[in-house]
Amino acid sequence: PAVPLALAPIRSVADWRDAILAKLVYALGRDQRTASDRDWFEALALALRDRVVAHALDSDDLTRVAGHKRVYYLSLEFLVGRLLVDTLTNLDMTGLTRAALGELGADFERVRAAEPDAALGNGGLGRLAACFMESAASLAIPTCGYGIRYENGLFRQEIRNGVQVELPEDWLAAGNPWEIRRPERDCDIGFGGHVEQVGDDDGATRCVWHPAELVRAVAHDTPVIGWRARHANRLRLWSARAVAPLRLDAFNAGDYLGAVADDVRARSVSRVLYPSDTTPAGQELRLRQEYFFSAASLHDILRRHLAEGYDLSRLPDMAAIQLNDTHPAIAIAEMMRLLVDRHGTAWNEAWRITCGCFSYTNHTLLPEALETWPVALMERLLPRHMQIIYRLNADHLEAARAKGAASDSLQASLSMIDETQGRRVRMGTLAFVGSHRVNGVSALHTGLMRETVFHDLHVLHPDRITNVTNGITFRRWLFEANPRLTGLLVDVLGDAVLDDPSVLAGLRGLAGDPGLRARLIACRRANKVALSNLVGEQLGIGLDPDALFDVHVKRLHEYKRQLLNILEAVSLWQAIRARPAAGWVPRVKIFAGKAAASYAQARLIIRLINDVASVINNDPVTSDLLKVVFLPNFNVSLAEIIIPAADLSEQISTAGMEASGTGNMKFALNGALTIGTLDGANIEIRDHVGADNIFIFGLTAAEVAVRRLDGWHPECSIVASPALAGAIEAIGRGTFSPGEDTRFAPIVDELRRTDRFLVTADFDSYAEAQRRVAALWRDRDAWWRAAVLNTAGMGPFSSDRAIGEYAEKIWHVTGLER
Ligand code: DL6
Repeated sequence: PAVPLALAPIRSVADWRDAILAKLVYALGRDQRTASDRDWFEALALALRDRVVAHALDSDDLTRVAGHKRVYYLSLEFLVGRLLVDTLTNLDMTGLTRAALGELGADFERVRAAEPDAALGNGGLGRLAACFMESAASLAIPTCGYGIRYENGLFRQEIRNGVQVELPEDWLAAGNPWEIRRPERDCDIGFGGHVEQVGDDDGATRCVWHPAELVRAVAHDTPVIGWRARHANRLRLWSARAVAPLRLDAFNAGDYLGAVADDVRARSVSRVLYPSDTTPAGQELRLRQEYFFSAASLHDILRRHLAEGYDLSRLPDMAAIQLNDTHPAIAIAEMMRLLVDRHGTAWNEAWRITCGCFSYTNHTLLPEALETWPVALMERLLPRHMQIIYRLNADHLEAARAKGAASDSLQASLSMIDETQGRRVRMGTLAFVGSHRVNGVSALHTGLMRETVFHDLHVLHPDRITNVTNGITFRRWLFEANPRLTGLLVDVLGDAVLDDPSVLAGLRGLAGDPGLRARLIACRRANKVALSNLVGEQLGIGLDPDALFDVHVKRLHEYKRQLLNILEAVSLWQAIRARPAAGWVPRVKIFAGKAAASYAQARLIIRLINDVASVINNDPVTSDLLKVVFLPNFNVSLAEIIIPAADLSEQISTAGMEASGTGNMKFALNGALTIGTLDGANIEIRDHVGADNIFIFGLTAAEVAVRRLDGWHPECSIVASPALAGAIEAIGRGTFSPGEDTRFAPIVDELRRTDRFLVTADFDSYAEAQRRVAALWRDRDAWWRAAVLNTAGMGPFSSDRAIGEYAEKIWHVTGLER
């Protein structure tokens, strides 16, 4: 058996209470009478971890014995948030734990809040990785996630005088009870140095790389338990340190800083998530991070494969390696290096194995987010990999020529080396060429991949691109975030809804049921009261829970168009002031989101929202009808409170720019109605919830493309729209920045001159959609019918469905049978 010393079964609250208490006393050395919430959290997490580890060992054992294929999910980001309630939910131990903590004199809600968020990601991409880890465990697909154990995750955001201030976030300060150190899995990763040629094999030169520097990759495992504890997987995160952390000679000579300099340099690799890449040093650090975790993960994958007694030729049968965006794309060159240089595999066979294992998910078509690395930097940091990329590129271009793609322009567009702005390696091309499948994350996005950025590669490999629309785990985004709604759904649809998201469709027949509606309203109201209380505590702003809660929470980016929303808020405010008695629907506009520290325009939009909020919230004429709130430090835990309290979900990106979105799914699942463009997964959401139950507005992706081609003049839209002109005018003349009229000049100028994100083009259509929202809100029956139909239609957006599609179409793996 994998777990020879079976854990004592938990048969009663008393058993569980004693298990938690034993951790508090014997693992943490704390006294029950003085234990803090954090102490109780840690004791509880340790007691739970025992249970999860037992499952993980067992799942590992079964996988090995069955000779079952494994999935490896390589991601530079895992935006996990808190794990406590996730673990309790999937082990079905929440009620027991509430009672046990109660007997110990601890409060479950406070203990739950004592866990810091693991914010090892920026936004959608990282949160998707976390949802996928949970779903893979729930579907019993043997999966190991690989990433970096950043000491400081995404920064903590404070708003001071309306301005975003970034502070280091310190989630590991008090330790991390979930993780287990795995020293036997540590390995050393090289950088720099030179390459020695040692022989020739199959036309490709075999080499030995002599790195100038080694950094130790230190393994930490977090077990991930699936729904109903069916299976458990691991998330293996690497931290970096020097191979020799202390130079004792230097220390003894009194050079204390010099003695640890190597270690400080090595540790910088896993120090922060997304180091600012505005400097060459920042860019190099980012590339180091990417290679560091990719190489450590591949080392681990090959080690496991060989240790289990398989030949390397069988790797594609045993290992599916998913690249979450291009960040780990260097793994393709590393795999070739390991196979050819270290294991003596012939070049063509190595390439067969590599392409058979890898697949790549693209998450954005934004040119600035498509990674390229200067050739000179690659040559210095990863000299052998650069040679391998040249060779792969030569093979790839030769194959293209053979298929007729021989013109200079086609060869230049297909090349892994971009020669247009200095010489740079196109990581997207490397990932595409080295993968047997490449997927987009919504139907629209996948179509645009084929038509635009990957067009020429697609023509060459027409079967390679496929679509897997994103999904979200219902365990976290419904069961845990919204226990009131979950309870109601179980009452109405039965327990089956907890296991099978398609059961939600059964709500359709009840959309007009007054009893259901009354219960839904009560449930939403309670969630809105909870959010209002939080807003009151944090910002001192009183909200009316009966107002329409209109919510826009996500990363701050111009293409996500928080600016469109705040402009409309300004224009609404002006309209209410002009006619205060016109029967307005009371509305609360709620924003939250972080801007990248170096993204000046996004930071300025945060300031505008906050400055608009201070003026509007203090206007006695409008204060009962309109409030604007910016909640600082948006993270997973805050999202879990905000989303179930939303009436309206803002998904208003410029069409063609949001690859999928996943926030859109979380809101609609919880019964919020969407106001959105025909972008990303909004289109599929519309198809599933019904076009009458979503507020679509604005230009389509095709229309956006035409506007851009034809040349776009925002002045025309502004002149044609008095409401828009009035809002821009108010911002430009300093209404929200008294004494400093030029504060928002960069925003006003952008809107008037270039308007790259077509805010002015979509303004009137958006404002009109907002009036439709208000009209439907007044018709309570119609609104709640639409809300029910939203929840009813969201079954297909479960990440279980998404992972099922990856497993079938891309990884060729099934769930493990017990
Ligand atoms: O696929 C997950 C998520 C999508 O839902 C978002 O639409 C998309 O913007 C995001 N992409 C990224 C990649 N980097 N950038 N920019 O975060 O992926």
